Amino acid sequence: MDQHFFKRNRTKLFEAIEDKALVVLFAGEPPQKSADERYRFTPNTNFYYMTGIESQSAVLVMEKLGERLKETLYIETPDPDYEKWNGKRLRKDEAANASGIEKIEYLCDFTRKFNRLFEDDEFDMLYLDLERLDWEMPHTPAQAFAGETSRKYPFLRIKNARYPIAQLRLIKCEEEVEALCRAIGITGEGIRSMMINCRPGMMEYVLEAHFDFALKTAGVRDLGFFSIVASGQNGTILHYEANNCKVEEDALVLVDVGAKYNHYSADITRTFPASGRFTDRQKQLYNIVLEAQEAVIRAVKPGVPLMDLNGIVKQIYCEACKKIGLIQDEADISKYYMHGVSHFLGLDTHDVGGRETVLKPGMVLTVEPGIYVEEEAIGIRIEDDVLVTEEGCEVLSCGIPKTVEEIEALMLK
Ligand SMILES: [Mn+2]
Repeated sequence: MDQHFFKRNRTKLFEAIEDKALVVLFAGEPPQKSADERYRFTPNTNFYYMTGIESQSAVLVMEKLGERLKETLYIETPDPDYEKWNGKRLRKDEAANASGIEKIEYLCDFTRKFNRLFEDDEFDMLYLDLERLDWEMPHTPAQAFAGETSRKYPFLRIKNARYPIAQLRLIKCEEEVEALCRAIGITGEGIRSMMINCRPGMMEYVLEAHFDFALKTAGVRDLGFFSIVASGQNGTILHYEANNCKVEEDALVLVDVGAKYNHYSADITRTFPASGRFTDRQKQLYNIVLEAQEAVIRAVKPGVPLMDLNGIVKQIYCEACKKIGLIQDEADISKYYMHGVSHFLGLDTHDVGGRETVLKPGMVLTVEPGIYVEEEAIGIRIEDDVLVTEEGCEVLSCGIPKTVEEIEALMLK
């Protein structure tokens, strides 16, 4: 991604907000792990989408007065002592180059310069990314800033920047689709490597290591989310990520994984037999999930509400599962399938865009039905990433073995 992409995003946000409004976005800080150890830093995705800057603590300030857009980026102040131990901080020219923002300042001047914006009493609105996943969640820098600014400038109306930015992020441009395709391609290589190297008796985390090795070999160091490598009954636990059990001889292995490329995340699930060959029962259930998955992919097109897609899965499941005697009553299907079939994908694995969203060209979503039969230790999920086009959709992850025949052919080679 070059600066034009980020510049374009800022221009679009500028057009979407009211006059006399300010936007302040924070990159954030890496959370503390233990003692002086911190978790690896990932910038707030809305901040990254607007700036292309990956450095912690950075702040973007956008000012809208009439047709004039002013933007300032604040970065960490150079500090030779700190940098000798921890590595070089971003410099002004590098920040300007990555973001396309001309005015770069140091964070030590932030509060003084921010305060100066109110000298002429022109601004009356402040947009912040006020994400809150639950009541208990600790304050983010934006929330702390919201509290402080409303005390110091009580006339300021604070608005959530998440909605206008989400409207932009929902539609992916060419560069974003390209980044997603790279993430998906590399994820596919990792999945193939797990299929080829899987042996009964192996620990799940050893299989996971084959995935990680393929990613790093391809130049990817970040994951979109913790890898799920779940064999046998573990495959029926939707967010199993312990990955510390032995893979049994007749087990199915469910892997739900995603590499990140240029901050864009893949999200792919495949399920394969540890031995390389499906049992008849595994094949029977697998093909029901595959049938549902393919039906949803056929249904993805502009104009369809996201929430309608799950009905297709349930309808196919009810009929097929009654036929094979897994359920008697249609209502019982929720015992074996208890999640939605799709979510949007992008800078976040569960990307912006609510369930009511109506599909439009340029949106990217997952299609991931599953069946989880705990009493038989069978967990199956098949997940692809698709791009909505003018006529329907394009499966971006189509090169990764998916049918029983393709998987067995690769594993028994
Ligand atoms: Mn997913």
